[in-house]
Amino acid sequence: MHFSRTKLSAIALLCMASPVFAASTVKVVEGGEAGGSMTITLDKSVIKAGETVFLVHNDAVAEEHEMVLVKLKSADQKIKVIAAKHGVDEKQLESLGEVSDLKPGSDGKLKATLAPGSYVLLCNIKGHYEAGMRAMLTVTE
Ligand SMILES: [Cu+2]
Repeated sequence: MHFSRTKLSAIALLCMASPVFAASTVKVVEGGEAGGSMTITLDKSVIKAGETVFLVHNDAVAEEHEMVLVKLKSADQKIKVIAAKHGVDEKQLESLGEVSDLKPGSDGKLKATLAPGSYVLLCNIKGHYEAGMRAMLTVTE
């Protein structure tokens, strides 16, 4: 194919407008009320490494939630629950940030640059992790 000079510069402009390494977006929905089972679901469980935006929605009617992004040492790393606290020990975990105090019906956002590996998204409000608020995310090269 043969391009005129004008067409070539138009193509160059298009390339600059759409970066090669576009950020991944992961939509996270949290739900569940006190005393019942609770959920944290992702619209995708495998993404490419790089800049990532987590759009978090708390779908609960009356319960506050949060989302903590944790990088695991390996896919099978066990996360210890402190029985007395009904939560995980965040000091033992590598956190890459969080969306905290997410009111029922509200939205939050977290940006992070992710290296390849295994991650878990969890809510560490008392009892919520045990009620089911954890989801795995795999990041590939
Ligand atoms: Cu929660």
